[in-house]
Formats: sequence, C-alpha cells, structure tokens
Amino acid sequence: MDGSLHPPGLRVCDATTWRYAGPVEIELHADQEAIERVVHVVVDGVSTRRIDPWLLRLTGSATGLRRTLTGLSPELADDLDACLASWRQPPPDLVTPAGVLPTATRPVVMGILNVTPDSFSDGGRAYLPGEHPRPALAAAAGLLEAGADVIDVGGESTRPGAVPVDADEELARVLPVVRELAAAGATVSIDTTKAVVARAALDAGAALVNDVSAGQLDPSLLDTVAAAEVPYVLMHMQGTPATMQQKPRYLDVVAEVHRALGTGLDALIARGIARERVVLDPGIGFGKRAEHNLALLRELATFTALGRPVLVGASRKSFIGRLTGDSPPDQRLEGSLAVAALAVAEGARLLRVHDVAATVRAVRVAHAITTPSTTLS
Ligand code: HH2
Repeated sequence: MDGSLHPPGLRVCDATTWRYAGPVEIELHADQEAIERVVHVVVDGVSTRRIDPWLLRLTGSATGLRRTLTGLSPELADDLDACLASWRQPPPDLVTPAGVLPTATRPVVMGILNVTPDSFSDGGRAYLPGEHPRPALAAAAGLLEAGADVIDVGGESTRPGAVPVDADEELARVLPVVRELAAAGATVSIDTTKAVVARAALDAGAALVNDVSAGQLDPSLLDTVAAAEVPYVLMHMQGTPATMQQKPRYLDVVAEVHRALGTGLDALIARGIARERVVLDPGIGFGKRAEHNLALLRELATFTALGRPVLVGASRKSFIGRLTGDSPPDQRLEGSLAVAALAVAEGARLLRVHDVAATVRAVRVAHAITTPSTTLS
C-alpha cells in the first residue's frame, strides 16, 4: 500500500470491550509526515507501533485516542467516533423498491439462484436451456419457501476460469426469471457486472444490484444504479475473475480490503449513489487464498465500523472444502453454516448462500446469542 497517494484514514481493528471502557486498537494510514507527527501529539496511555512508513497502530482508551487524533486533525477524531458507534452495531434497514430488508433487526438471507450451466457448485441445476425458465423458477420457489429474504439471480459464473458470457446470452438467462419472480412479489437482486443487464433487470423488477467488479468492468453500471436509486453491493476483488486466483498478494489483507471498501464507498457517493444504499462485501474467494479468507472472516467486525451493512458470500467456497477433508461443494454445508454463524456474531447482516433453510436456522440461533435483548415468549 502506498499511503502517500491517499488522504489519511483510520481503521478500527478491535473495539470488543470499548463499551465497557476497555482499550481500543486502531490503525492510522497517512503520509509519512503525518505518521511522524503522531509522536509529538500522542497522549499518555496511548501506545504506538509503526507497521510500515505509512501505517501506525495505536492502542489506548477511546478518549486517549480521540485526543491524540485531534492533535492531527479534528476530522480524524470525528471519524473515530463514527467508527466506534458502528462497530458490530446493527446498520439501518436497507430500503429497496420491493420493500424493506430488515438489516437493523436481524440478519437477512440472500438465496443464490445461478441461471448458468457452469457455476462452481450448482451449475446446470437451475438452468436447462430447453426448459428455461421453469427449473429456475422452481428452484427460486424452493429458496423462498425455505425463508430467503432476497433471491440473487446471476447469469454468468464468476468462478476462476469460467467462460465469459455476452450480454445477449446473460439477458436471455436472467430476464425471464427476474420478471416472474418480481411479479410474484419476491425481492430480487441481479448479480451482474454489465450495465445493460443491470438496466434491463431493474426494468423487469429487480430491486438490488450485486456487482462483483465494483464497477470496474463496466463503469456505466454505477450510473445505472445511481439513476435507479436502488441498493448496490460493493464487493472487493483483487484482479478479475479470469486472473484473480493466479497469485493473490497482500501485505495485510484486512487493512487493504478495508481501505478499498472505504475509498470505494466514497467513490460511489461521489458518483451519485447514496451512502444508505450501499452494502459492503469483503469478497470471500475473489483474489484471495484460503488464509486471506480466514483473516477477513476473523476480522469482519472491522468492516462493520464503516457504517454500512456487511454481506458475506462464503457459501460452499473452496476454502471450506479444504478445511473439511477436500469435500466437494455439495458436502460443505456444515462448514458454510459455521461461517454464517460466526459472521453474524461479528456483525454481518446479509448472508449470500446456497443452503437457505439450514442457514436461516443457524443464523437465527447465532443472532439470538449475540443479541442481549433476546426473549423467547
Ligand atoms: N460470490 C459469487 C458470486 N457472486 N456476490 C457477492 N456480493 N459476494 C460473493 O461472495 C459472491 C457474489 C460466487 O459464488 P456462486 O454464485 O455460487 O458461483 P459462480 O460465480 O460460479 O456462479
């Protein structure tokens, strides 16, 4: 990471005991001059550790950290207050044209509907060209029956090495499905990187756009989202689906993904997408090795401090297979449920999953445990 290119930013690394006046750990990312100035403004009780020329880790009470940051810039102190207030806290509800997703109250489950022949775990199950869209609609009915709050419809696999699909083919796969589901009252998300597909799906009744490329593959998609005033899932990916798993490299994956999502969120706002419509996703498996995925999941709470709902899409992914005796995708249920439950405990509010019924039950229990006000009447 080259700190000199960016405005200063901070990341709350750990605020687990902050509400009980425990210490807080933060990282400050700034140019070298600002990092060196901290030595002169740091207050008693705050310790500092230089990670690299642009990155400083500070640990101390929230009051001590705030006073130290004020010595650098009052805006940074305000940022700290905002990040602490959001740490593992329920984000506001997500308002979509099809209704409200109650992220403030409970985790929301997004059922995956891959209308593709080649998705890594369920390719071809919901997409049989001669019978399209009947199998897809039947699969969607099953997901809704199982308790999915949203159906995420995708017409192009993003697995490493998947064959790219042109817009006409993608439209032919997703549109009949989106249209029918939306007409039946379901909340539909369109999983695409193409503006033309997003536009047509929104016209057909989709209520969210899920773009694994963060607008990098077709930047006009962001204008489509801004004009439609719908929620947008901003996901982190290193590279492109074709290249992403070749050699994923990070100095500090959590810090780098955090910074990318923070700057990405600012860029979306500058482009006309309202902050309250953005969902953040660390992009499990997208340009990440298994250890990177584990680090991101371990420190998921750091992303909640950005103040937006956090989505996790780890269902059946290969790192779960590697941790469970090289199990194939359809035998990764327990591992996927473990990820979903722990993600909820760390503050995730949307889970993108294949196994909806089991996930709904697992996250209901995880949510009850992590919600002190839970009562069972
Ligand atoms: N993962 C996949 C696809 N879309 N979107 C978000 N926001 N987050 C994710 O983690 C994510 C995603 C890949 O999973 P899947 O759709 O099951 O496979 P494929 O891309 O092969 O269709």
